[in-house]
Amino acid sequence: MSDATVNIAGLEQHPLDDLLRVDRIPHIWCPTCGLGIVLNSFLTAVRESAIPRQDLVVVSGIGCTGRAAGYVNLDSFHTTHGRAIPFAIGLKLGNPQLKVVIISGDGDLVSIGGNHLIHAARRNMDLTVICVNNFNYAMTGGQFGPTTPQGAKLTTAPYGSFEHPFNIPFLVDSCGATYVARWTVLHVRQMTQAFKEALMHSGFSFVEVISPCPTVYGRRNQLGSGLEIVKYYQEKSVVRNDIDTRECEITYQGPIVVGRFVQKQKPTYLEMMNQFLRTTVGEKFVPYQGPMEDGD
Ligand SMILES: Cc1ncc(C[n+]2csc(CCOP(=O)(O)OP(=O)(O)O)c2C)c(N)n1
Ligand code: SF4
Repeated sequence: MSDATVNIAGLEQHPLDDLLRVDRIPHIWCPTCGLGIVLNSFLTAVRESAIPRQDLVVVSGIGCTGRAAGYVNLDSFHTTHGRAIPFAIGLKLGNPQLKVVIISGDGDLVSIGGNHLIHAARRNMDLTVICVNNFNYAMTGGQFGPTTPQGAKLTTAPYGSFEHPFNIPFLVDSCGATYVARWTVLHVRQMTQAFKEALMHSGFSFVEVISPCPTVYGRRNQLGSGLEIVKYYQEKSVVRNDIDTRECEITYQGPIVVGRFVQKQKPTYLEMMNQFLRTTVGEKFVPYQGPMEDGD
């Protein structure tokens, strides 16, 4: 047992310790927040996937979800607010052999980072995006944002939000994403499976996870503890695989449609680029394979 290993309730080690930066624990997430479940599922998917650890990189933006990058024992980057996707694209173009995963919040990815999100989906960039949607900007005290359902109360919407929120699966699907799924933190097995499928997918894969934020969103709306919010997921989730993504809008405390909505193949950005340059430049074109090793 390393000095940094945490001893909780008699457990000397967590089964995922080798994939966690245990020296960073205790983490900052609140009790009964859903983020720990998401991280657990993601690391389980990593462990069960065939991707070599040295080829896997995690990138986050800013926010409670953005802290995920700091807790994984993988190459990881905590970038600026809204810029996780362009940062990840830079990594992928710099070394096309990498599997680059973005784990960030709905505010980070869909609000300030929204423009990057839609263009990465349009280009079918070979990236995996895990978007944890807790319907608010949690880290900064609970402002409403582009995913807040109409009627939900937050610090900047004390009488309830009256805006039309994004249906994120429809947004990324309509832009060109080739793998799109949504699960809640209650659906641990399906979420882990979706992460595995997304990791193995060639192209822009996107998994939205609906997650409780009892401290801010839950408290403002008097929804109870994380456990009570998860009970609501149990009562209100409807699995509908392959559904038209226009039909999976989320309303305040209404049903939550979950499932794998899109899974298809289409040339990725790099495949298109290489194909195009091979045709136009001809034999002189040498596709970039990644950084050279000594002796190359
Ligand atoms: C350029 C910039 N603007 C604003 C902020 C303040 N800020 C920090 S986190 C955050 C919101 C994060 O929301 P979300 O991505 O939904 O993550 P959550 O905390 O809910 O997981 C904001 C606005 C910032 N750090 N940088
Ligand atoms: S503020 Fe909300 S999202 Fe952030 S750690 Fe606490 S419960 Fe989780």
